[in-house]
This record gives sequence, structure tokens and C-alpha cells, in this order.
Amino acid sequence: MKLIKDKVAKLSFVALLVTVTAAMFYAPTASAHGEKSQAAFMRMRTIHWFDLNWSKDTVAVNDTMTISGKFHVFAGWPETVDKPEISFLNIGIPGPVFIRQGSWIGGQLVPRSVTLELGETYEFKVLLKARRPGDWHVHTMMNVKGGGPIIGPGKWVTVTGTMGSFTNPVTTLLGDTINLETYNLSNTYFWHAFWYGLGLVWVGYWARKPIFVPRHIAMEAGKADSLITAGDRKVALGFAVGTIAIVAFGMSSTNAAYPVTTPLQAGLLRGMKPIELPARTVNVKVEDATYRVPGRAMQMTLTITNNGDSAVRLGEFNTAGVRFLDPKVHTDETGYPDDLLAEEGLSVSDNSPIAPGTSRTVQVTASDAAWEVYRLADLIYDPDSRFAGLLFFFDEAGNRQMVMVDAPLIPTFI
Ligand SMILES: [Cu+2]
Repeated sequence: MKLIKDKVAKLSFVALLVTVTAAMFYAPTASAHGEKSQAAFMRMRTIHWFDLNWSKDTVAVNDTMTISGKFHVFAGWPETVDKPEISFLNIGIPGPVFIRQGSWIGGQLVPRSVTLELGETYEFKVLLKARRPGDWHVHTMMNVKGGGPIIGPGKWVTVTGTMGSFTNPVTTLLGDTINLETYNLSNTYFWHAFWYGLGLVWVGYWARKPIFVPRHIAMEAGKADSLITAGDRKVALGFAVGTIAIVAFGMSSTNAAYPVTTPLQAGLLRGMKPIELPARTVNVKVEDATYRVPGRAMQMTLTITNNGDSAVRLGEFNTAGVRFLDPKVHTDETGYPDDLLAEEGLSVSDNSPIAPGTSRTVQVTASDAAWEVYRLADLIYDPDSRFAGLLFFFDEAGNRQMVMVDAPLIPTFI
């Protein structure tokens, strides 16, 4: 009986070991980092990122890359997300695998929070310097106070080299060039170690004598005063005076070493400059929009009116970072993330050029695995079944025009 018990114990131990080891080696590469789990209607109705460009997808430590593009702040902003009055242009990466050397909205440096206006379109650029080797999924991202993170499309970028060689030189206004990666570290270590050590010495001074039981007995017997000797009092005074003296000395010597310091710079930046979009000549009316549950596609009936002077065709529908293209009209040349790019995902019942001054009602189907992978299909769980997105029309000369669409999106069931 005991033998069997031992065997079972041994076997279950082996099984546990195998499981733990397997779990350690199982490291799936996630292709999205947070956005999938967010409500689909929020992703479709907050910020539309487009014209994104990642300048490189392989970069060596200390080299830089830029992510640039535009974003449209949707006018039908959801109630549950605070208006983007206090927003911050961030980058979605797992810690500082890059450092952000600069970020700009409309040409202005934006190290602080900014105010964005609903309905406006802005141009942005982020300059990243590679720090940690690895494969990183780099997202553009906007943090909205009272709303949360609004995550843009992410693209895999490989960093090569060694992190030990990373430097972050900055020249101060006093003309010193410092390396922010290590600047002031030894000073920080020294003072923390010094004060921690002093605390230990104080405790050690008292702990060299018995600490608890004899002292407790002395106190109970009414002889508490006998526990602190005249010598103890001198030592205590020494610590007190010494601490004040060291603080005063440390403060004045630091002031002498760094005579010019400024407070932390903070405060909201207002007046971000939006892009002046050309006057719109294409008008789109969404007659109805549906999606099959379960399914991988959405359908729209659009009435497109061309008020311009050149014939146009529909080339792209973009929602929540997923781009559905009609390859006969438009192909991507920016190296847009594969999992978000449906190169042949857009089909239009009649996508022949719409002549100036005419109007046409068409059936548009946006279809791709991304609809399911990025859980836009999960709109069925959302409390507001409406979508929004960008339509891109191209005229004969290749000029592009962006039209915002926004309508209820009604599920259909089998
Ligand atoms: Cu990601």
C-alpha cells in the first residue's frame, strides 16, 4: 500500500514539474496589447489613426526611428469617455525599450498634456531611440484623462545590439553634457545607503543589549529610568545633532554644486494646431449598416454624391485601426501592420468612377479576419451598437479625400 502511495506521490511530482517547465517555455507572442479587449464601439468612435508611418522596422540600440501620421478626433465622442481636454500623446511599448526623444502634434513639441478638439484632425510625430534589444510591438497611443488609454495600431519593430551600450546624452543650459541613463545614480545610491546605514547604526546601538524580556521586566518593576543611561542620552543627542548637521551640510553643498535649478515644468498645452483639410467634395450617406453574427464582415449601403470636378472611386475604409482596401483603387505602400491590413478586404458593388455631379448607391462590404481577431465583432456585447470610420476616395489624378462616416451598426443573425 505504502509503495503505491509513494509511486503516486513521485508521479504527481513529476507531472507538476513537467507542467511548470512547459508553462515556463510557453511564451506566446501576442500581436495586440490591450486594445483587443477594449469595447469595440469605443475603439471605433474615439480616435481614428491614419496615414501612419514607421520609419524603420529594424533599428540598432542608440539609433532612432520615427512614427508619424495623423489622427482624427471623432465628433461623436462616447459619453463614458471624458472629452479629450487633457490628453497625452504616448507610445505603447513594454517599458522603455525605446526612449521618447521627442513628440510633436502639429509641429509643436508636446512633452506635456494637450487639449484636443472634437472633430479636428491633427498631425503627429514621435521620435524614438532604441534602448533594449528584442522584438517590440510599438503602438501609437493617446491617454485621455477621465477616459483611459486609446490605443492606436501597433507594428513589430526589432531592436538589435546590446542595452549596455545605450546612452542618452543631454546638454544642459549650463553647457554640461550628461548621460541621463546614469546621471546622478551614484549620488542617489550614496545618500540612500548613508541614511539607511545610519538608521541601522541607531538600531544596532540599542540592540547590542538585550531588547525585549529584561526591558519589559524592568519596566513592569517600575525601573524604566534605569534602562536609559547618561551615556545613552549623549549618544542620542549625538545622533540628533549629527543628523541636523549632515542635512544642513548636504543641502548647502548640493546648492553649491548645482547653483542653478528650476522647478518641474508642468501644465496643460492648449491651442494645438489641427490640419486644415481641403473642402469636402464627396458626400456620403450611410443608408444602413449591418454585420453578421457570427461573421467576419460588415456591410454598408452608401449613397455617394460627387460634388467635385473629377471622378472618384472608393479605395479604403478604416475603422479602429483596421484598413480595408479595394486593391483596384488603392494599395498600401507604408508597410502597415499585416494583421490590421485587409489588402483586398473592401468590395464595392459598383466601384467604377463616380462622375462629377452624380450620385450612386452602392453596397460596400468590409471583410477580413481582423474583424474577428481584433474583436470588432464583439460590438454585439457593447451597449451602443454604432460604428464610425474613415472612407478614402481617390480621384483620377490619385488625389485623396477623407470622409467620416458614422451610423448605427445593426447585427443580423442566421
Ligand atoms: Cu501590441
